[in-house]
Amino acid sequence: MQPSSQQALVLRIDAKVCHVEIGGETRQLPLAGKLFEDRSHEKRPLAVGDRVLLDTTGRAIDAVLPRSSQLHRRAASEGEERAQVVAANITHVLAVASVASPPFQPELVDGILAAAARERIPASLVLTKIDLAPDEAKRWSAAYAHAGVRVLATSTAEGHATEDTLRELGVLLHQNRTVVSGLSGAGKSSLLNTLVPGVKLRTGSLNHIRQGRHTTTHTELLALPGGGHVLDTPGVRNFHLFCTGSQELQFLFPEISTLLPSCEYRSCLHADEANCAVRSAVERGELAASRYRSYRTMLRHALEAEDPTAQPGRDSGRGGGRRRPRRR
Ligand SMILES: Nc1nc2c(ncn2[C@@H]2O[C@H](COP(=O)(O)OP(=O)(O)OP(=O)(O)O)[C@@H](O)[C@H]2O)c(=O)[nH]1
Ligand SMILES: [Mg+2]
Ligand SMILES: [Zn+2]
Repeated sequence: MQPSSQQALVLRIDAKVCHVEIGGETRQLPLAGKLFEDRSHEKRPLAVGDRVLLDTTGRAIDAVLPRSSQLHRRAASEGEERAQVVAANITHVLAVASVASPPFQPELVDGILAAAARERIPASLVLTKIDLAPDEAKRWSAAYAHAGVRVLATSTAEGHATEDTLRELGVLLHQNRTVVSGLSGAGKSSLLNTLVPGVKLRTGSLNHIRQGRHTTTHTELLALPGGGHVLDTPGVRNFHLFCTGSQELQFLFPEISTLLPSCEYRSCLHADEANCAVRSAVERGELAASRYRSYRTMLRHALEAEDPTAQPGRDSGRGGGRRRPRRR
């Protein structure tokens, strides 16, 4: 007889089956209806990286165990907001972005970094394809280092491989369960092919990318021979935060939150308030304009979600009563 409540690790989820690892073996299990009864705010009932309990037959998933962490984003769905859990039980997030081909997209990177910060998961930025645009790489490295983000500038192109940063990244991967996320064509799978011995993930051609097609179509959890796990994911076009309040946002941008005590208003949202230290820092070039733009876009979405009747274009929906100047 099968022992009850065997534990398994979710490696990959297809439309109807889920690939799990159990006692060193991989098994494919059906995605049973019972799983869909709970977690109603989530688009799917389980995510790659989840630990699950199997039923007594060992042929179906009975329950999902509580997660130690999750990286999630707002699912592109109609009506009520839903969360798409990109990865579960992870200890590190890598926002992967190419400096050219496709061009660097700050809002996407900032969305991933903010989502990780919200869950208190350490995150780093990996710049890829620096062989194609070294100056862009320097510019973005400086902007993010200034924002307190660990940046690894890499190239995996033949003859241009950045040995030192690739080695540094390899060490990080061995120490963690890492999820890589970024735009399609950024070079996520190429990076893992270089870093993980024996792995041969499919990588895309530039034509493929220009047509807006993804090469990686499923999230997949890979065990690294020297320890650690990494999750390769399909490319994303955007990374909108799920249910994040307007007051919470500034704390997801460390370089913004440190300036808050210098703003005149305690409840300053750093939009159009008078004597805002954040806006002044942007004007003086001390805070990256692109980071501030990302913050403002997220703030607009958050305020719209909090007050759907607010007029479009009105950036800040703060109540007048909450605007209390500090005592100086
Ligand atoms: N020049 C250059 N090209 C690179 C580098 N890294 C990746 N590429 C190319 O970029 C293209 C896309 O790489 P992929 O690894 O498939 O990108 P991906 O992020 O996994 O894409 P999706 O799976 O669609 O999300 C491929 O043609 C790679 O050869 C690099 O460092 N330099
Ligand atoms: Mg890929
Ligand atoms: Zn302010």
